[in-house]
Amino acid sequence: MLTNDLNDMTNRRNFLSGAGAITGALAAASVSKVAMAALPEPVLQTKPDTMPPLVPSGGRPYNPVVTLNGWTLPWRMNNGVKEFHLVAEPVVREMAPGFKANLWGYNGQSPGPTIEVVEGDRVRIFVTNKLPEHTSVHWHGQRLPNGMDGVSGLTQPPIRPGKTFVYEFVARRPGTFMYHPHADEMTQMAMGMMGFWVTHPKAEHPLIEKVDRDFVFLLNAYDVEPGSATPKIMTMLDFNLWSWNSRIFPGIDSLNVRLGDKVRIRIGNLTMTNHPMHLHGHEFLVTGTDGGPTPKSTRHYEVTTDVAVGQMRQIEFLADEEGDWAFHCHKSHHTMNAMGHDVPTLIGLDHKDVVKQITNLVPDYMVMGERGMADMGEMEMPIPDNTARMMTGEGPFGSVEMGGMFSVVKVRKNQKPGDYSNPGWFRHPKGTVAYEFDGSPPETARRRDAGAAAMPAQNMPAKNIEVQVRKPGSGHAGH
Ligand SMILES: [Cu+2]
Repeated sequence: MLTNDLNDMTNRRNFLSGAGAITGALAAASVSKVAMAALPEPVLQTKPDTMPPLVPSGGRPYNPVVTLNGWTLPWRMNNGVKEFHLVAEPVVREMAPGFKANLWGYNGQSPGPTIEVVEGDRVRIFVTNKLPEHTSVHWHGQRLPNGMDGVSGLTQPPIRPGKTFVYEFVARRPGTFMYHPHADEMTQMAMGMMGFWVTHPKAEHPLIEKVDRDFVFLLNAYDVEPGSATPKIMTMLDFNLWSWNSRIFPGIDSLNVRLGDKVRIRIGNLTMTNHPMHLHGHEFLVTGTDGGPTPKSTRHYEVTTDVAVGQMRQIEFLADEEGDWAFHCHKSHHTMNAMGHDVPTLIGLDHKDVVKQITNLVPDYMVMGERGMADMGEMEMPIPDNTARMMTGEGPFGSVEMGGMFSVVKVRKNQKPGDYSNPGWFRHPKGTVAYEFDGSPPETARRRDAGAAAMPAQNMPAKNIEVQVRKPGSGHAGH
């Protein structure tokens, strides 16, 4: 749910209005010990909800982004410099209702807050390390002085626990960027340390169109054993939680837009595999990457675009079809939640006899996956405390049987401009929903002039292998 959290907004306003006085006192400060002594008070966020866009109260105006299940970090102006304060720290992240994880992040959340600036802005970021080990922040994709690039050991000493470092540079090119540590990366990224960065163009840009809605999120992945709460950091491939902004469906908010809106979605991938991102009901253009806006000659319509490891993609489309449109990673295992991958395929196996024997000993025993895995979504099977269900998400027609990297783009005629709240499920006009056929199906017609008879195979195996087809529930009745 998108919440207008009054406390949160008050905090932000206090932060911003309190800034004036501090700005005056620091009029002559540059990046120095003086500036550090007057560190901007960090702003924290404890809720995992999608926060309203942070409309800029000063500086050059822009259309702010909305961070899915996240928020934008307020700043203060200090003598013409935009100052931000990031605090790297352990956090508790609700990844889905009923499932919390011990992660690391920034300012109370994983991922950290989105940083939004304007092309040409001079930016100063204070980074305080409250982690039990050293860290650094790398500003992925930015043009900046080499010593501000945040690679621990290569361009700067590590930020030790308890210390604060200052990064300062000019946001030179507009676009879609991210930030993450470049120190003990394997651990720190596996624990959720990352954030989004958007640099808006300072003037009209031939390759950057104005949009009505601009959503951002990062793809991330965790390996949290069912029943536990802390990710295993040694995992390289076999993650069991595929998330957007450290949330898994049905914990990911929907992207709510108005019919006719021009919509931009910016996605960054900080997992260790690629994610083909697929939108239903609309075609989109890839209008930018972390390398900048794409040349118009390279743009073509797609409904799926692959976001490879360490890449960012911004897609744009006209939301001109009303409805609840699925938007998800197209790798089917990435739209599921925690499970082991050592489950054998049991579809069509007849284990009635075995089950009979086992139920004599264990009365509640059931076989997983005998009829496919959909049962897992439907049945409320007992699971350890603090475990995300493998695939859940209740829709208006039943279980959506999805988890992980899945959400819904909700396109509505009556969604007000600037209103990001969830309009509920789509009410389909009468006669526009797939329905059950209630006659008797005709016998299937099959072509007889094609296949083996039309083109005899050569080099056949000496003996024909007979494949037994078994239909679930019908025992050996198949063949
Ligand atoms: Cu994926």
